[in-house]
Amino acid sequence: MTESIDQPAGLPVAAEAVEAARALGEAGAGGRRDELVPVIRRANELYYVSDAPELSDAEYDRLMRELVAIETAFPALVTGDSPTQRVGAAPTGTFGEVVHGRPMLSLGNVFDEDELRAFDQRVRRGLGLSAAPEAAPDLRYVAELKIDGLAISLRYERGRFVQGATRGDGTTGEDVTANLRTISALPDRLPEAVNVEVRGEVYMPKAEFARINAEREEAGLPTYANPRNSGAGSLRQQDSKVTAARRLSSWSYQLIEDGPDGRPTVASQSEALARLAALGFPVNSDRAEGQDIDGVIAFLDEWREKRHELPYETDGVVVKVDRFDQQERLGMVSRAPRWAIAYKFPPEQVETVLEDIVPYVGRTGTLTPVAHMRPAKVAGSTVSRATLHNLDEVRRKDLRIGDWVVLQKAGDVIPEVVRSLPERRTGAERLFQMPAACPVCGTPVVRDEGAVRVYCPNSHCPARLAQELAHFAGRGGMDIEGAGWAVLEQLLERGLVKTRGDFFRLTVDDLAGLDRFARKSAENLKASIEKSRRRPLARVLNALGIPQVGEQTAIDLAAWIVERWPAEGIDAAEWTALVARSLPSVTAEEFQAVPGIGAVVAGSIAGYFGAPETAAVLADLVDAGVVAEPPARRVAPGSGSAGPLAGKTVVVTGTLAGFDREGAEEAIRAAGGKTAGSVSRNTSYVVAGENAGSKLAKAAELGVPVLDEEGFLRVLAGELG
Ligand code: 3BA
Repeated sequence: MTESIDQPAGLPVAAEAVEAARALGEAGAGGRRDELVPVIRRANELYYVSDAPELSDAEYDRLMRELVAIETAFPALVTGDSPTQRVGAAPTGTFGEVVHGRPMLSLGNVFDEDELRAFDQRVRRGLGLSAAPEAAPDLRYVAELKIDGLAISLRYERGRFVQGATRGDGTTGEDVTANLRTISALPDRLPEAVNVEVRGEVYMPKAEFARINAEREEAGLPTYANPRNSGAGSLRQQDSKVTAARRLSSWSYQLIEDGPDGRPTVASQSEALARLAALGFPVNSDRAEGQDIDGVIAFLDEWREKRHELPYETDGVVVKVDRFDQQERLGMVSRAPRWAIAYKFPPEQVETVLEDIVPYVGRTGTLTPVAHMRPAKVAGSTVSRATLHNLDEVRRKDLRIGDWVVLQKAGDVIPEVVRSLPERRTGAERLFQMPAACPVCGTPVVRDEGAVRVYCPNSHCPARLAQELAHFAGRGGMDIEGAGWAVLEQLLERGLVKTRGDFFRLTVDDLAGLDRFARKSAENLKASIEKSRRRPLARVLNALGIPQVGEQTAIDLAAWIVERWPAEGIDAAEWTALVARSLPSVTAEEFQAVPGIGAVVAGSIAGYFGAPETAAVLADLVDAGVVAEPPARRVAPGSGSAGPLAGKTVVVTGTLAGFDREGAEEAIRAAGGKTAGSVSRNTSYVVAGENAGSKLAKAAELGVPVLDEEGFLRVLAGELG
């Protein structure tokens, strides 16, 4: 039992809230606490462990504040395991643990201008400064956009990245070094041989989030609620190839560095940010320095709308007292600094009319109800469509055609109907029913027993075919640049593409006949089709659109396939044909033995490859000259010769952003490759940075593949090659 408690997480507890708790009496308050604790615990768990929160930040905060009020009123009710006594949940145990040298703190939240001004007043009081508006010239704030990402900590020794960890519960995080190495925005080497710890946020760009979710939805996998969860999921992958395939990025905002004299090298947050940028860390330039609280509020107002235009999600602004000596004097409560606070933007929601609910036919035949709404402006753009996922969701949210509904954007990108507004009903609203027949081909739909899925069973349904082909050509698949919807629609209409293989049979003449297609664009598209003809096996598997198979499963499956049918000594085209011939006879039991694949997915894969249509699809691809490149075989860790560059010779030329010459060569050797100083016929790749010179011409002359930095990173991660 504790006699007096600190306010956890910097949450200001209103005196009225404490009064209200007192009014319940100790027994009543104890009862309420017993209700609150499991809800908050579950929210913590979902937030930190399974990456799928159920409560909004504001709701979580409200419950937490209520618990704090109860514990403040009745200190005897505080237990050691109360959620107020800790910052997060324990790591899940799949990664190594990293004990942070200094705990990673948490930020208190405020939700409006008044609460922010109250923070300013607390700071002034703490520093013994005047409470009058303009009378604190020595108190300056830095305002940073609050990235909705994952807090991480990076350690560099003598200028080299040695370890990276998640925040975890603030004391202990997870060792995600290998995954962090795949983030190209983070430097591997610093320009100075210094020992530093840098903290910041890893995030997933909005566009990447939308792409991954679309892919997961198509594959029948659960979608991520927002980029934060998607980023967390990506950073906590066992296989860093999956992390590499998701384009994560990062902003740095905290520097822990002592100079040779043992004292910190910087004396303020603004100096720290400048030093971070000088060391090559990604520092967000959208920030304000030297502000009083009015300046901070002007910054909030400036970004309230503009933030939607950013390629990453922000959910607020972090306000920090600039000077470190002042930060020190203010100290902290529980594990939240008294010198910093997060101002959270309210989630943007608008009301509009649900004009219709229309079933769409997806790639696997699934009928998905889609909301058609009166166009409404939300989070920076005009929205009129939103997926409703399935009939259960329509019923659960009690959505009726003609209803007024609340609309928001999940993760600032994906339009989402939150709920209906039954109080605005007129009686003219209609219930939505799933049609009995496919709206595109008229085939009676099928509803699997006990399942929410309703689907068109006709594998030749034109709607299914169009989606399949779009997925096949899309970024997660064969990645044919320039073959978007507009082009695909024309190719289908003109009957130029009927099967996947047909993409590779298109001629420049075929393409030059498309609307608004000059000869030059036809040639460009033909060139990108040629480029996509050879793709890593995992990508080809992903392109097929096997039900239940996403990026990770495709990688696992590819690794198993190359073990089962080794590719050494066989030409890749022949190997592709061999694999295509062999897969149909693999049983579900055999697929289930693949590491990472469970019974349901194994059944789905075997069902897919066993189907006669699939044999035709694979034969068509082989016939069209598609080549699946075998992945590098996985060799037991520590055996030395393994790695994505095993047996390859690489020449580095020009300046790379994330590596110096020595660092790049080291990375090549670590990946099992050899480096060379000049380009010859034996060179496997030339990695070309900025200002690459004659080696580039030599590579072109000899037909040696040239990688830019991104391509190089992908090869190192085993993604290409
Ligand atoms: N600044 C998150 N904490 C932040 C260093 C303090 C801090 C944050 C911040 C504690 C953002 C809590 C987790 C943590 C490093 C502890 C930011 C952001 N500053 N700009 C004041 O953009 N999300 N989060 N991270 N230590």
